[in-house]
Amino acid sequence: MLLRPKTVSRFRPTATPDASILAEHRSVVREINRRGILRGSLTLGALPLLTGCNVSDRDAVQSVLRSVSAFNDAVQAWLFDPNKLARTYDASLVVRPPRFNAYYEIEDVRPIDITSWKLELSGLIAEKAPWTIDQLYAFPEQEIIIKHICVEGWEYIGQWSGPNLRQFLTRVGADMRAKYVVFHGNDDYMESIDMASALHPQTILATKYAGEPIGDPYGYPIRLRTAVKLGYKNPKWLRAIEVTNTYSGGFWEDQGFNWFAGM
Ligand SMILES: Nc1nc2c(c(=O)[nH]1)N[C@H]1C(S)=C(S)[C@@H](COP(=O)(O)O)O[C@H]1N2
Ligand SMILES: [Mo]
Repeated sequence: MLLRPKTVSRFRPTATPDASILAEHRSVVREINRRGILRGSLTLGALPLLTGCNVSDRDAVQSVLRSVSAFNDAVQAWLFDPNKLARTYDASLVVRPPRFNAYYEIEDVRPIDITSWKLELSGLIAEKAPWTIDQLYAFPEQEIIIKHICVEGWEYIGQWSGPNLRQFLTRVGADMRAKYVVFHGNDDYMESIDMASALHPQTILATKYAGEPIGDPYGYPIRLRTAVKLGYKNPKWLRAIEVTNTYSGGFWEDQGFNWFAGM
């Protein structure tokens, strides 16, 4: 989707609203509604009130929806409490195996060749030497039993363990004042999170699920697992981590989803 900022005249006669405008921006609309930013839900009738603009103008509607979503990011970042712990669960509730999701089907998962695999580090990190899986397994492990929530409308409780991300970033000399941590998956999935969430005590680089190495579909050999973000902000099959001040969005944000996606 292309974002073209455009000035809109308020004095044009309002054309008949076209329902396909909202349908085209389904994911952003869903996110705005889910977050409860508006009282009630975002409907075609509410759009002119919200925007003061001609709802038949597709570009205008799109830029307004985007700015509501961006505003949402700023408010969420401001409301986010880096010390507040998310709810954890009893081990008896852990679902085995986890529930699979990716932007493609489980049959299309391409297993990683662990003999050549390394975790690359780049950006504002002092020690950029890549890490092997054995080095990562030797790192102190933290376990979290947390709920995974996917915006597609399902959730499950999972038991994840691996290096705490704050401890890992400290070990490699990452600049903790940087704004973003970016994760690249072996499947070309990319997601970035804010530094405060990266440093949250319940954010880990998970190598294990329910005490066993994570299975191929769920992100072997290592993935991000954080209690403070929605499912899509938990990239799997990591191949690289980057610390940066440059905003780089992510796979689902490019489809219109909210970037902060925190809880
Ligand atoms: N590399 C990669 N990571 C990804 C995805 C993906 O397609 N590729 N999908 C995301 C989405 S939308 C969800 S809900 C979770 C699903 O993780 P699970 O299969 O372990 O439940 O992974 C996230 N991380
Ligand atoms: Mo998801």
